Amino acid sequence: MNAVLHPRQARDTQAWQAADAAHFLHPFTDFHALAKKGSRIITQADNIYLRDSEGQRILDAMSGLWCVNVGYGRAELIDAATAQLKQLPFYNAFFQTATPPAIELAELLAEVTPPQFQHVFFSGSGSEGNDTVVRMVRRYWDVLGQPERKVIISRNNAYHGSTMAGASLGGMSGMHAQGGLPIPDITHIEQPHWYELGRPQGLSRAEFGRLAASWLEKKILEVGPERVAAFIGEPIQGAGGVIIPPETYWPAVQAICDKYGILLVSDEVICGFGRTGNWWGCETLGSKPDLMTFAKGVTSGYIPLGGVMVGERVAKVLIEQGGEFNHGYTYSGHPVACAVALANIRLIQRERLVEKVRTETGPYLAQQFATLDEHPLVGNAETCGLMGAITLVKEKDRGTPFASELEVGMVCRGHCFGNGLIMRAVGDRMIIAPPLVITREQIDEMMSLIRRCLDLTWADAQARGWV
Ligand code: PXG
Repeated sequence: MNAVLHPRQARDTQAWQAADAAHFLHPFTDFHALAKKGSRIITQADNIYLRDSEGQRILDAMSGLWCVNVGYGRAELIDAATAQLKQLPFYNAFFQTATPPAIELAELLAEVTPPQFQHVFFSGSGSEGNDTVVRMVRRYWDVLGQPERKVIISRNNAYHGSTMAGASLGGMSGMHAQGGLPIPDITHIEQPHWYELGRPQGLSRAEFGRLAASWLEKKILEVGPERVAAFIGEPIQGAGGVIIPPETYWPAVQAICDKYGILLVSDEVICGFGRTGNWWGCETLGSKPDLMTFAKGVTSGYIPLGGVMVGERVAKVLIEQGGEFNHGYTYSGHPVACAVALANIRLIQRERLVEKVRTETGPYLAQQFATLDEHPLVGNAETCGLMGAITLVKEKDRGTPFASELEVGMVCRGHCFGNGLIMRAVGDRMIIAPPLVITREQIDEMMSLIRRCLDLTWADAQARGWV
């Protein structure tokens, strides 16, 4: 009886792993290697803690995958989904119809985004949101009679998703190498990574920020300003390793976009909904975008939803002169997803989570991260709001990196797994983005786990003669 009602509880870890290996192709995964090793099976979660099929409790310092901002198990979101599923589980928004949750969410997003945003186009994910950006930006210039403006400039080591357009906008060489990407008329400049690119040249953060922005102007002139449609960037690169640009960077980028009249797109899929201590990363980093992509935190990951906030400069042209925009997804404005997003945003407002990150937990995390600077393995440790990165180095004083084949980041990540902490490794950069509901006490708990894992990694590095 129980097996029929709860078939998911009927298997042990090995049985789950065997079935997983037999049928499930995981994203961004070496299928063969994982099948040999076996997946870790996560079975439940509450607040900021996960539990796996072996019963181990794990502090989730990555918010699922940068998304569970309000923490796991929130009744408000669950109830909103249940009620909407009962009332109207699906209807589309294609043929001159709409559903109340989608309308209400559009209205609420206009309220919580910067004032230039009054309209939204919904998608099912961040990747689809960025596909929408490419089509919308090019359509905008077409309607204005400048169809030659097609080129979108992005950055190396950016992540904008995994669809053809998303992966093309992204600057991940490993993704471009598979499938003939990028698609035409997408080009990249170098990223504003001070620690890796500015510091070795002896540049201050401020000087390097201006230099990195000047690469945009150089690229615009190289392509020809009359051919450039838009520039896209994450306020802080997330998947690329929490690359926090110098304060001078985004204002200078904004000035360059203004000078040439090109559209500025802020990919807020990770930085949006409070992650940096403001509702939007562009508010923290200082730009005024024409378009903003969002996903993840809009529903705290409880259900898939994404979209593009469309600034009035673009919206006005598309609405007044554009005619039919031949683009959309079955799940654009999915009522259940929108109902969950409404409950999620209201919860963020009611619990003042954005203010909490800005004034309380963000500064506290920054203070704690500063103490990591003393660790022999740490080249630098930095945060913005509730995002943080720790660069592991071989020689602390000179910032000399480890040989990449040693995979010291993976060694550290292994210790995190073993000690009940989820912290990601991007090369030798260890990164965190915990749920916005994390308390000071929980930050202390996370920091002591991080220190323990750094110590264990240091001991390994010494034992293996790496340092
Ligand atoms: N833009 C940004 C900035 C993202 O971080 C996407 C777009 C695509 O969103 P979807 O919903 O289509 O996945 C993302 C997604 C990682 C990692 O390794 C990051 C993401 C996805 C998967 C892995 O940090 N971000």
